[in-house]
Amino acid sequence: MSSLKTLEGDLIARDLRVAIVAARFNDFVVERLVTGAIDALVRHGASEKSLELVRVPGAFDMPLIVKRLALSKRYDAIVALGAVIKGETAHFDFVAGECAAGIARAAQESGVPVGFGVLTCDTLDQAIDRAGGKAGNKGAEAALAALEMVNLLKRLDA
Ligand code: INI
Repeated sequence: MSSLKTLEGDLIARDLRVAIVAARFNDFVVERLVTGAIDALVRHGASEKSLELVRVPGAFDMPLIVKRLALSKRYDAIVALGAVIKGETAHFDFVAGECAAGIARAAQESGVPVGFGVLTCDTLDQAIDRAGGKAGNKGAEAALAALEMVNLLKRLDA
């Protein structure tokens, strides 16, 4: 273990206001991500009253809404949840690419952490594995990453 002074965010969600933005596309998978994210936040001290769920049509549509929410000053963090599953066309690359880049921009430009829980998978089976199956729940992981980032930013500002 290094003895360097280390700054990191803890995983305490008490009193934090969090918006969860969830895509309706592939809702069978996305609902599992939503459940995982809520469960993770509540188990780390969030009150369900301080969580809000915002539905959008699909992953491509997320960045605009994430940015609007981030700039509203009503949330400490946002968790973006969706599932882009590769089909036979190049649509996948555009949807997944724009979603990821737009969400990253929204976080960087607003200063509000956004946990990125948008799956990009080759198959539905892979998506199910990552939405509470054998590869964990990426919705829960995104929620905890957002939480850690909020607390890290607070620590850097203190
Ligand atoms: N949206 C998704 O969230 N996942 C997908 O896999 C997907 N595919 O494959 O097309 C998808 N498309 C819809 C897109 O996100 C927008 O809702 C649509 O283009 C309207 O803006």
